[in-house]
Amino acid sequence: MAAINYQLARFEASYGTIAQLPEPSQPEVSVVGRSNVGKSSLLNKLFGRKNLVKVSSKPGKTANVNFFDVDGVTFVDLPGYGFAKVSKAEKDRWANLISGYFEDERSFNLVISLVDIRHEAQKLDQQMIGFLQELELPYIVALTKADKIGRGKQNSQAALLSKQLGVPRDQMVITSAESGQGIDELKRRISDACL
Ligand SMILES: Nc1nc2c(ncn2[C@@H]2O[C@H](COP(=O)(O)OP(=O)(O)OP(=O)(O)O)[C@@H](O)[C@H]2O)c(=O)[nH]1
Ligand SMILES: [Mg+2]
Repeated sequence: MAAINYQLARFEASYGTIAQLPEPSQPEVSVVGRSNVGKSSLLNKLFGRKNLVKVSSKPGKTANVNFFDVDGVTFVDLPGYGFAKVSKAEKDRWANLISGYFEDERSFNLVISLVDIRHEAQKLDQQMIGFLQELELPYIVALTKADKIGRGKQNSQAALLSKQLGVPRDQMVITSAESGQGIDELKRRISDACL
């Protein structure tokens, strides 16, 4: 297969429970990360679309598992974790969606685990990445919102987070949905994992 044609990106369906998920029929790439880290924005940037994936400055926007089809590859936008301002029941529902997704029988070609480049590693990010490592899923870490800091700081934060998260530096990509930094590199990693 040649390169993935991102212009063919289209919304497929939104699922509120894992039992509803369709059987995997093609390669699958998923994005996971803390609420508000920029999952939906990064997908829009990959797809070259402004609003195919719903984005909000208020955290907790993506409360379902959303499937997109891009030229024969499924992209999955998962709900964010760690959002304080929802009820315990809703938090549990999201956590079950995330863990249920990864425990389902699926074709996990690549998991993109998003971490805000500006902060030290957070406990929930360490747990999420530990979970992916335990399940031995193929994953990379996309450090998000790089446009908010300078190049020197980007590199020092990447080194720090690599150490704190226990992820090799070459398994991390510095990205920005704002400037487009790292998007071509992400596309290369996705193609390598899917084609
Ligand atoms: N400056 C900057 N802002 C960003 C970037 N990516 C996302 N944002 C902003 O961060 C906020 C959250 O972005 P979303 O893409 O909705 O984040 P999300 O991870 O999908 O959030 P949930 O669906 O709530 O889990 C929005 O205000 C975005 O505009 C980035 O690369 N740079
Ligand atoms: Mg979202």
